[in-house]
Amino acid sequence: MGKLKEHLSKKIPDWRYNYRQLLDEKGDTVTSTVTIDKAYSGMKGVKGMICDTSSVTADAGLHVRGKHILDLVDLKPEEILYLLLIGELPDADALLDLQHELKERSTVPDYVWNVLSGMPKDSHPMAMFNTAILSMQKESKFAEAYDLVVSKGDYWESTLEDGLNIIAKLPAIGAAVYRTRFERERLEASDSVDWSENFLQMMGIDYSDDMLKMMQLYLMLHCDHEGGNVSTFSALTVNSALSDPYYSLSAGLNGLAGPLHGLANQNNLKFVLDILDHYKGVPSDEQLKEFSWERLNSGKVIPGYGHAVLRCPDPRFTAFMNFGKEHIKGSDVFDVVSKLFDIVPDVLKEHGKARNPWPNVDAASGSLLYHYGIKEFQFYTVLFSMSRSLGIVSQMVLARAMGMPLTRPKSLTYEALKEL
Ligand code: HAX
Repeated sequence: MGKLKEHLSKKIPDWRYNYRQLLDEKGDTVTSTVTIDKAYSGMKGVKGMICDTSSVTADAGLHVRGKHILDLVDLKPEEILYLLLIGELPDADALLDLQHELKERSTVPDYVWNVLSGMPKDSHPMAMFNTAILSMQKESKFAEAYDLVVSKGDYWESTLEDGLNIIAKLPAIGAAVYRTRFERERLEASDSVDWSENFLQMMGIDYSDDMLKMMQLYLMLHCDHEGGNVSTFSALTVNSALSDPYYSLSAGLNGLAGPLHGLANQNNLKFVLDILDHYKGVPSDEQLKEFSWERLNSGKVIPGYGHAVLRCPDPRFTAFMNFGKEHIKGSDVFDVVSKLFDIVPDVLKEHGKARNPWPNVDAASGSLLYHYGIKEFQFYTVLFSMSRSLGIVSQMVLARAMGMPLTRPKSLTYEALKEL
């Protein structure tokens, strides 16, 4: 048994006890009032689910297990996975143990490569990535355990097994999607036990220490954003039917492929490139304002701005900007991204629709990838997906450990609402 699982199995009994006690003592306490208005607005603000891995506050953004994301930016994705699952950071031994465990689980079945190469050449990289995950469903240890009538209290173990097996393979799958989709030969696994470095090597990119740091930052920053975002919520709902992690993660990541969610990072970079193309270089503030208004007036959103929960600049955006200011000089793309931060919030305020005029994580991430040579922006949401898988898997493991039941909110018809 790996140190992560050993540590987790020691924690679970206490968490179960606390959860039962809370239900006994405070089960009737009201968390939210649901109005017709909320029923028609995507249930925003309805506090009807549990997430212990992370929380998001409107004025400060993401906290992973109570720690603010800006205090975690030097961590590797593997450390974040440990933190998400256990609530504590790994020591050096536990980190190395986890890295080796992932390495041991990283071989991707050959049929996945056939599935990828058999897809149409112009498939979206997200369709390829999610299909690759789904195609491995027959490997599920959870589905196998369920058929053997394993006790409900043990479901978390095979969920963790599947989760680690999937996470371990994501660098190879992500890199293969990149190379297959953009017409390069797939590369075999590298020797590195570092999840991010392994990925860069299989991407076939000549990387510097700075680029490795950027990739580690990218793959940790998108890890989790509490439970109600579209990708996580979808994955958890599917998983609550005891569909295994392959089905559930793939389902959730299909939601991440939407332009109001993770696809905003590719759309933001395209927006920036369109600006540079239109003005043949970095435009003036006035021109940027004009370009933003033209986009709004054409009925489109400004990708990378606004948020359903946040009411401040996203600290994940701040983390990317801090990295960019330190490491990137002379990049028109990064300059436009910085300038947009000065211009767009005021434009959105004047426009008067968006409740949050500030940038989210997707307003800066693409400019860093572009600077380091990953210019195929259709690929960016795959990177987001690799990172978000850490949080989704963690949340599924905890949901099974706590024996969370089937998710099944009640819907009402228009007629029924009118009668209320
Ligand atoms: N540009 C233009 N209009 C915007 C806007 C933006 N960036 N953000 C919000 N609005 C508009 C909405 O479209 C909505 O208009 P309608 O009333 O005409 O429908 C109105 O403002 C109210 O929306 P809201 O309540 O402020 O925002 P929501 O909670 O409904 O939606 C979104 C939040 C993130 C989806 C929204 O701000 C948006 O579309 N942003 C642009 C796309 C984007 O950056 N998505 C990524 C978000 C972060 C994330 O999940 N990453 O994966």
